[in-house]
Amino acid sequence: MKLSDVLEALKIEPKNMGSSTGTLWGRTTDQGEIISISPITGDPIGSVFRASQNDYEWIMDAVGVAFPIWRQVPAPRRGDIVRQIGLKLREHKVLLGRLVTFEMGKSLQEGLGEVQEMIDIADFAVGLSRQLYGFTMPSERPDHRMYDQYHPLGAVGVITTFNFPVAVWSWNALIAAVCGDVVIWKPASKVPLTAIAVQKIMADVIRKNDLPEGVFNLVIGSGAVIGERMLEDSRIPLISLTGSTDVGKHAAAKVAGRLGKTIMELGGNNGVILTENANLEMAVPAIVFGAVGTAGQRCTSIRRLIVHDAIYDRVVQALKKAYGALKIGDPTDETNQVGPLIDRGAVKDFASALDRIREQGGKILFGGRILTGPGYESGCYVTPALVAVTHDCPIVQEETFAPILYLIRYVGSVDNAIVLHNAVPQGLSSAIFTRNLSEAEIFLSARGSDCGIANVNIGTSGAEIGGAFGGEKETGGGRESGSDAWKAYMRRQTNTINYGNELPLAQGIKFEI
Ligand code: UN1
Repeated sequence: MKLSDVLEALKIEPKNMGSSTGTLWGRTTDQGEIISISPITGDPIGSVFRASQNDYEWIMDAVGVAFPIWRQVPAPRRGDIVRQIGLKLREHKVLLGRLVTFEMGKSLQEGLGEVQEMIDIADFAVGLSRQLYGFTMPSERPDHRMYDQYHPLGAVGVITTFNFPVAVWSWNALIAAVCGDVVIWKPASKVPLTAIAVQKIMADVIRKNDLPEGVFNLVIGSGAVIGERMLEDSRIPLISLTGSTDVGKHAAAKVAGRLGKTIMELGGNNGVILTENANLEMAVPAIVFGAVGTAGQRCTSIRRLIVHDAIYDRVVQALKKAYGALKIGDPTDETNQVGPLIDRGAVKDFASALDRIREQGGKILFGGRILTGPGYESGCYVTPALVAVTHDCPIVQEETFAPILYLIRYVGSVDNAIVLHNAVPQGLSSAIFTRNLSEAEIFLSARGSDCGIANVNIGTSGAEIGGAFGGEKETGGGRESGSDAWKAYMRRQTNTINYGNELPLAQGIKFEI
């Protein structure tokens, strides 16, 4: 299927408006355009007029009207709306998955997988819409009842990045929607067309169900104008942001300045421990997928491999062999396993990280080249790199958003590997490969991995939507997607009801008048 057919079927114009309240689109054309460039070919595939301050205010007016209506819709009925969105996403899975691949450059399988995550979280949210449970608890006073309950919070600002251009929105927006919130989505300016496609797919559901405009909003504009405005806008009680640690620190401080809430999903620097008891037949493919899948551009990509000295040489040989066989090229060709980086800026970061690795005494064992020639004209294709380093190289502390895998040797017990594993500022995802129960349990125990996600005998990426997604330390502490992450999207209220005829005070206090 050609790109032009995909764009037409998804109603993407050559020039698109950058803001929408449900089905109505903003009109601003004087703020400049964002050109969407496919990293596959380096060619432009469409453009978007940036939203203005006026567009933003127009959206916030629609939000102000929509929220009081939406919060009154019973939660299971809100779930039914999300169910319909899930059905629409099923119908459009192939088209949207292809657009993700064209615009972002991940493989077709991964583009489809990303839309599948949207469908899965929609299903999860439908069930959740009947399970927004609070607790009841016994009161210390006679004839009193106590319980807590969760109410809709308000408007949720969802700021997403380029690497999962649609799924991250869905983890936030579809959960927020069943919680009774309305959503303002600011997508990354490198991938605006996929966001517009999602908005148009949902618009049908909004129209058919006579919903107010302003339940699901989109605003594509500059970070300095629109992004900053969202952070300081007290009409948005919760900001959920996925991005780099630097961006997150700035955003968290700004939202905290108005005592707003945040869900921060920031950088990862994910490590895998390979003990001498690892099954390498399982570990090697898992590591290769985790390190080079999505060209190393997942927050959950494997960046550090901490390998027991006894198996280090075997692991290096096996990885070199696997890396040597990787097919790199156009991700719409399903025989290719590694597609392009998002743009030439990312390629520059990849190259300069490799320079710094060399300066710091690291050794490039494989790859690290920028590819040129037929099929690589966009300048965004690289050969994934395998690098031998010691853990004290300063660059190991940083997340480089590219396919660079650090191989780090450890000796002795799993505790030594865990010390190295935890000695970075980030704490998103982690894994251990071992057949030894005690090693696995130590890794999952209080003295084990300090990450939000810790796995045994699988890689660090490809988290399922049913779990809470997020991490500790400089990853930001937020949780989104499954489990009880929904609670962050609601306001909690504790209620005490006196159904008797006396007025006993708590703590046994007597107060006579
Ligand atoms: C991200 O990279 O921001 O774990 C999210 C995974 C995906 C989500 C990654 N389900 O790979």
